[in-house]
Amino acid sequence: HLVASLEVEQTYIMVKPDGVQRGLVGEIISRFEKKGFKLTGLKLFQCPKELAEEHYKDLQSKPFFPKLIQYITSGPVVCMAWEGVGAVASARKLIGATNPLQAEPGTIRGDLAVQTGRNVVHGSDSPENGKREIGLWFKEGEICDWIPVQEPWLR
Ligand code: 3AN
Repeated sequence: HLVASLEVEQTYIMVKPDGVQRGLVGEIISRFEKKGFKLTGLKLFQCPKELAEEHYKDLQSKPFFPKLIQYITSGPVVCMAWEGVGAVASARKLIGATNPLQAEPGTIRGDLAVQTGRNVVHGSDSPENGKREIGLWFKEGEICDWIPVQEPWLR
């Protein structure tokens, strides 16, 4: 059992094509906002095959790889970079287990999905992969490292 990280981390979160098609983009973004992470990158994007293959290169030998690439490139995705203390592992908890039928209620997949091959959202599995994936999906200049203002907005 891993001790929760106290490091500020970057994680790559992506709403997959089924999440976009089903109108779940706002709901999914909302969960990370409410948790308290900071959004540093956001775009709607049609993923080319080569990028999908690079992103999932560790799964190249899996029997479901061709279907996975077909799924991820089947329509636009929403690419996000989120930053926060322990953000990588925490985001994976918010997302829930890979198989949505085994994901706990209260998690994104537990609440919103049923199929492993259509599990609505991706989250990086390590801080190293968080950096790698943000570098893969975003160009320089698309990431904003902003500092929250201290002043109250509503008075
Ligand atoms: P996670 O997305 O929870 O990190 P990984 O990294 O094991 O899970 O798998 C990456 C993606 O590959 C999953 N999100 C899912 O879309 C797909 N996938 C994983 N296992 C299977 C499987 N047995 N059948 C079909 N697709 C799968």
